[in-house]
Amino acid sequence: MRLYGSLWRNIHARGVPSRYLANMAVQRPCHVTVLGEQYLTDHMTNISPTIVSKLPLKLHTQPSHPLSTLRGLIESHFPSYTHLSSLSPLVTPYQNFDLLSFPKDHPGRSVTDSYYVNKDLMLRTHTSAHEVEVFGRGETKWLLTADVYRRDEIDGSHYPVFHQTEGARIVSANSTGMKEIEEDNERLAAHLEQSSIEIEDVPHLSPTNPCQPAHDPKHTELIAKNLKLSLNSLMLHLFAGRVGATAQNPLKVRWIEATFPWTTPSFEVEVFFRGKWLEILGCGVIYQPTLDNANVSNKLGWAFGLGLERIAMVLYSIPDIRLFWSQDPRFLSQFKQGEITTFKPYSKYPACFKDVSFWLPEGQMLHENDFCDLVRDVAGDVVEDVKLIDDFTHPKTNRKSLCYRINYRSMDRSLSNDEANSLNAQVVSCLRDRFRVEIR
Ligand code: FA5
Ligand code: MG
Repeated sequence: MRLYGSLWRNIHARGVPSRYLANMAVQRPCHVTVLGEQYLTDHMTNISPTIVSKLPLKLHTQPSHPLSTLRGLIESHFPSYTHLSSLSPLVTPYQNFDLLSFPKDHPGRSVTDSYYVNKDLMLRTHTSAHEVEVFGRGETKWLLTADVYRRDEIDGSHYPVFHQTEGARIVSANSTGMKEIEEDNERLAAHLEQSSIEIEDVPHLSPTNPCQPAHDPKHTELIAKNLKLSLNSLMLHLFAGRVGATAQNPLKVRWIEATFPWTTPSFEVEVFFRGKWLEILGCGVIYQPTLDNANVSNKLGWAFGLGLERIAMVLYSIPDIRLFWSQDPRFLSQFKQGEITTFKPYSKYPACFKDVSFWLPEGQMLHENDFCDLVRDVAGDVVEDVKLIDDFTHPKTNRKSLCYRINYRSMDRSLSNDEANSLNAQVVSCLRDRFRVEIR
């Protein structure tokens, strides 16, 4: 990781909006190497060494890994679908956003939220980035599992890489297609009627979750119903045996209206598990221009995108999202392909809190994701969480001061105070170099 230090320092944060602090380093390397290929850098380049090191790992394909077992479990529920899991994480912003009708000013496009190799190439932020491509290949029923990348805060449930499974089904927009959906709806409804599942639903269509102009509302109702039945049945498959759902204590699933640029109506699904509502997925009836982009204008259908870590954390009782990346045999040896077992924590090592307090140059802000990426580059998975504990503007000078509290705690061993001090000193020095802040 250190090998990339100077490279990182030079390329980072070039494309941040002017109100955010930009990297002050003068020289930028011309190239960055990603998955063995060299790419030209530019003002958008912000991919970090930590992220580059994660790209080849593909946890969802590693035998016995909890994410791989979960993928298998989902795939086994959709046996007649094509199963994909090896598409490159490098996509164009056009694939990730434009083909899905994201507005030009959508915040997800910004360098503070997404990782860019350069202005023309980025890491997918969701598996939906492949929808048009896969429909364009002629696939009509498919699942795609992949690693996705988002710049984010640091805590036990956020990591800049996570995994999603995209699922989609399209049928001909005519009576034959609708008959196929109707028959499937009858079959699924009969299956769900016999099971212990309690569903809190919302209408398939509503003024705030409308039918698309290009669609017949009756067709949309059938498609939305098929989407909901298919996913309720998947929830049952994933959770029911494990929460001991019975007539007295059924599995609870809640549907909520949502908004995505490439679906309408749109929904999110939450599952009640061990006393909490857990957001599992987003989904909806595919926006017709998306299907037009894939040259399948004569079809209509649904798509969903489901987060694997969130589900795996509850199914396996894995308390910290960093553990999925652990190479420690005490973690990896606990799992067998195809089996969901409760994770037995090995001893929790002591936390070591260090505060980093600094003045920003006048009129400037530092984006929290920039701070967190810097901390990850220095300390890797030894950092458990980062919290902003003070944000102060001097009443006379108008200068802003921030204080972050970093919790250093290894998952695998006890960290000495000297090691934590040394890591923190590197964070401080890096912060000064990159952003020209004044340490307090
Ligand atoms: C999406 O990513 C959409 N692509 C989903 C979709 C697909 C909608 C197809 C419509 C049609 P969202 O950002 O809500 O939506 O993420 C989907 C799921 O990924 C979430 O429900 C959650 O389970 C998981 N997820 C999102 N962010 C994170 C994160 N930072 N860490 C772990 N899991 C996450
Ligand atoms: Mg969501």
